[in-house]
Amino acid sequence: MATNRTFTMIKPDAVENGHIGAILEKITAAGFKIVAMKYTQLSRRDAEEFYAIHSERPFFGELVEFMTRGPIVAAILEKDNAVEDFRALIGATNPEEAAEGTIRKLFATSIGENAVHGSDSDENAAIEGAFHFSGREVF
Ligand code: FUP
Repeated sequence: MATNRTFTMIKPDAVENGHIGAILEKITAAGFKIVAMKYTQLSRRDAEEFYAIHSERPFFGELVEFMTRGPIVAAILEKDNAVEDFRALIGATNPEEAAEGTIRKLFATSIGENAVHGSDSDENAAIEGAFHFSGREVF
């Protein structure tokens, strides 16, 4: 995957609260092109693998429960400087610390249920995108 791509999920809390449309609008208005997208639900195994880096953290069990409790929107996004610019658009992990106007400030409820995921590096963007999409699903 090229380095001008990032991977995102609209998480179960934001889906439950009816924010899919508003979040996609923020993403496209910020200049990101959607090159892959699906509405899906993570299995326990998917969530444990996706968040394996956090497996020793105290919040891991809750994180897996949360991420599997309902559907998500997964997408690959393209833009110059995609990873960094998308992290800026979503804001800090904890919505209380997120800047005004960011997606997490607007739509997240807590540090655990924070509305969206954004890859933290080009390498992880490629790994996470490939986790969710085959080559035929990326345009
Ligand atoms: P981020 O890169 O901003 O998504 O944040 P992290 O990779 O550090 O964390 C991934 C997810 O773990 C967060 F989205 C929510 C969960 N988490 C907690 O529930 N509590 C914490 O203290 C940190 C992260």
